[in-house]
Amino acid sequence: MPTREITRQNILDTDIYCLTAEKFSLGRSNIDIVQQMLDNDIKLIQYREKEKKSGAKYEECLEIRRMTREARAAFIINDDIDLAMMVEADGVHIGQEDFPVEVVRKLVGEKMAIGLSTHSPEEAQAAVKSGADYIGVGPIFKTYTKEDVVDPVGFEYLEYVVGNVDIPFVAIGGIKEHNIAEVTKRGCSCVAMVTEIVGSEDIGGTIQALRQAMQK
Ligand code: 3NM
Repeated sequence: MPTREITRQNILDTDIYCLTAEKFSLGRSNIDIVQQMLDNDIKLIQYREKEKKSGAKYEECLEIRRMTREARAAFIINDDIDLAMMVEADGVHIGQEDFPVEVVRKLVGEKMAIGLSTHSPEEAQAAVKSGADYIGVGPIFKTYTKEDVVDPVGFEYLEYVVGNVDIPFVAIGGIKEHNIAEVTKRGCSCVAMVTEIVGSEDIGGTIQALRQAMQK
């Protein structure tokens, strides 16, 4: 199988961007869930875990780093810049209320990708100026997964990004098998999901169904 080197530029060159959340994983561990994702050819994993202490997160991320390396999948860590550096993640994902991208860049160096959540055209333009490698675009639909999330931005903002933003982007928020085609047919090729995948009894079957729906 041909493999690619994961870089800041190509980190979003894949179809499904999976995020962890043990709270929604039906009693299964993050490690178990990530293994199932990788077994189903997922090439991009974000570790997002709001409920654990740093030491436990470090141990999990070390293991996920080993697993993603073996599977040649990219590994991004949400929020924790120090943790991303400690386990040599491929990227770190931050929000509008976190440290400025320019400052994070000084810490993480030139190799690590920086992703930034955005919710409006103004935030997208600012993200590009700041040197972010990619942006999250969302929430597209109503989501109960993220606390303090803004109201859904709908398709208008997604269409703005498709037409006007030159850096890679990923749609997120409330995306499910029944609505994913609405996202991909608007020109968004990389789609991020939490509960649709980690909350599935049959992760492989769900990923397969999502991939089929994305082709519609
Ligand atoms: N970020 P689900 S929405 C982590 O809009 C996250 O920036 C969002 O979870 C944003 O796929 C979100 O379960 C949660 O709806 C997405």
